[in-house]
Amino acid sequence: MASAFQEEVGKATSVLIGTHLNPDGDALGCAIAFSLYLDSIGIENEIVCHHKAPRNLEFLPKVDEVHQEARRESYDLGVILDLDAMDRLGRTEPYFATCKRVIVIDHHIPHQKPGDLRIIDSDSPATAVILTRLLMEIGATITGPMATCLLTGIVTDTGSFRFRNTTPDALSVSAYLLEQGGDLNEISEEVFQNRPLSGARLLGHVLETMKLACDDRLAWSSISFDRFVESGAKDEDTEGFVNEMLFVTSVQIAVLMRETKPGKVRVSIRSRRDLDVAEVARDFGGGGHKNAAGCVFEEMALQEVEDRLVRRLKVCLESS
Ligand SMILES: [Mn+2]
Repeated sequence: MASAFQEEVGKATSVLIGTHLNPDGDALGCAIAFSLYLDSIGIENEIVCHHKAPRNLEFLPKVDEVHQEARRESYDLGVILDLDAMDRLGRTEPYFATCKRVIVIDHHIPHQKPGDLRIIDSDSPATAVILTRLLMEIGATITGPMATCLLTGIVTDTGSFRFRNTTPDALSVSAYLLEQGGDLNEISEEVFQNRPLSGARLLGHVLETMKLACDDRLAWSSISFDRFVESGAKDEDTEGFVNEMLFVTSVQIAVLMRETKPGKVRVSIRSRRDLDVAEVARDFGGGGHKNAAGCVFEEMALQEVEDRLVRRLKVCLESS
């Protein structure tokens, strides 16, 4: 795999790097680390992403050079990181059709199988683990900034090495990245200890008004459109709220419902252990992983969404 990868990259004179919309630490960390590598060996490259970096990833090097539009008409090679289905490229998808060859590097269970060369390991906790191993195998020099980017991917996708997906290899690779100058303290501060006051106040509201059922094993809370606007918080600031609800000792399933515009409700569901909430999300047209899923309701009042979800989740808990 590594030699095929090295050969494809070595042949290219222009490379377009892409990742999924709503980019997370693994997506941007990998895209930027790979771009820095190409810079170091003198291969012209460009990063595109449907969305800009969220605030807590703005510290990454070169983040200003992640564009929403490609500047060239065509590229020799497209390299897509942390992506399981082409539509998750959003508006950058057509640019990859202009690439002569496409490589996909990912750790999700694939929905589709895009790309001419696919380097996939669905047992890996982060694409950054796969990419670091690849770079090591081809003898690339991993600089401090590259190491920080890659380590960001591993730290964010493993929840700072707390999630069950954390493998011995992820820790070995992380140790190596620290040796190369990856700055774990900077990552922790920037990614996790960086909540704006408006977001903290809104989290206070979510926890204060949280409702519970099934012996406090089910917890849910909602943010109305008006409340959200009034708070001054941004979309991305609500990211970790549902997890904060799941941190309560008794809670096994947590649900956050957010009215993103009047009548449109975005739902995030988290669960512990064997409780499969992806199945529940699918019932409502959504999806996700077993312990982290979501769905969206269009043209439905917040109260109605709440009633439906709570009824369904009670069944899920009672049958467990
Ligand atoms: Mn990932």
